Amino acid sequence: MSKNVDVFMETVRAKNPGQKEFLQAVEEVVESIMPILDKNPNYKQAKILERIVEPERVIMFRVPWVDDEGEIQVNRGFRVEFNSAIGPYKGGLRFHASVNLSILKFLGFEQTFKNSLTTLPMGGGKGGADFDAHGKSDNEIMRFCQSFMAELYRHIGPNTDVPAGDIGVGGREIGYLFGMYKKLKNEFTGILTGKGRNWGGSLIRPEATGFGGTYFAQNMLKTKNDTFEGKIVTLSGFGNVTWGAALKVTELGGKVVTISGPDGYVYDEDGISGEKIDYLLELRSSNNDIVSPYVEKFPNAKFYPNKKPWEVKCDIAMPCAIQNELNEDDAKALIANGVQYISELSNMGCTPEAIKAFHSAKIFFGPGKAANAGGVAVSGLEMSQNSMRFNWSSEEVDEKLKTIMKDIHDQCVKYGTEGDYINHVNGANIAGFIKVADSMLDQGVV
Ligand code: 2IT
Repeated sequence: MSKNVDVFMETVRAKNPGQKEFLQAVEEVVESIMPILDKNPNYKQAKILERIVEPERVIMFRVPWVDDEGEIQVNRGFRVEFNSAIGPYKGGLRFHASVNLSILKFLGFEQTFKNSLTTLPMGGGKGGADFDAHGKSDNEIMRFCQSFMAELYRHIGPNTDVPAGDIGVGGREIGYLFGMYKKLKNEFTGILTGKGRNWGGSLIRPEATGFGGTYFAQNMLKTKNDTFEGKIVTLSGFGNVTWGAALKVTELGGKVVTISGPDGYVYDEDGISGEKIDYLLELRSSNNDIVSPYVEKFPNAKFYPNKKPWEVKCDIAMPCAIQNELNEDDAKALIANGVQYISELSNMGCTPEAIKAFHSAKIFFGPGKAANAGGVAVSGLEMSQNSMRFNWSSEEVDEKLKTIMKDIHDQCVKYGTEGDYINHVNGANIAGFIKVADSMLDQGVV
């Protein structure tokens, strides 16, 4: 690590003690952009780096609600409004037991650069709550969402901050949140994305993260004159992102052989396609957060309890679950088994040591802020459609998504080419940073 990175990180560590996920995300970006800063005195003089690691605003609030037994429950809600240099704050809401300020700050920070890469005018934000939907009834989820929005509504708006879904927040939760916002404000506006089709949602939004991450991988393959045809692909997770990726990989001729949950992973040698992909939606809506029922339904598949899918031989690995789900040992196992491409669909799904291992082995690694940007990109397109009071067809949205993912890949190539290798991490960080930094320069010290 360069001395400048070290010195800067010391100050960030001192200001954000114990926020390990946030510090991890910052360090990765700072390592990539330090050479750009060293060459650009304007950035240094304007203290762009010092300002860009500080969220513009953090809102933390109480979320009280009454469960089905009449017991009062209290959760903690957050919205981190990280950076609005290039557009209204934009980013998802995560409802998961693990949610804390460090995780939401890392996600908001990542989102700032990701949204910049999409080419659309969106700033960075993230929010959520330490709410565990495990075993909750539909009514409990509704009451929780209503209480969450009863505070959040005063901080957001179609030109201020536009949340969406993330882990634990899908179409159902967005519906309850939207309903409460509309009741409180007496306004029908595009305040959230990932809405239902009948009330302002965009076609392809549910599929967008998975489709986009597959298009990103397709662009990486293309640089080596290769395609998905006949490739063995391992996915983790079984939620919305995994579902969209499985659909697109299969359509492009690849064979998806794994999915996973907190309980272990499923290996299906026959390929996870057709009705098996549809079944993922059923698994998710059960609220049980386990993947093992898959092998009861499709007995040819095998379930490996408490293990990760990265031990399975594959050509392309696509982590789709949660931060730091793929570590150095997993990376080494993948490399030993001949993996050629990684498309990171989860946010910060790979540890820094895992990424280092991929880079050393000259394996193409598409980082989350580039590879998973398709989700928020179609959210941006949903905002456009809402502003126009108009709906594009599936084909129109999908075409725009393809163009955006190619554009993101081109930016990675432009800023990340190192001899005959492309360091997509440096490329994404540098390209994402420059647009935000230049906008901050234009707007003065605010
Ligand atoms: O991590 C992400 O980019 C998302 N959860 C989607 C955010 C959005 O605003 O669609």
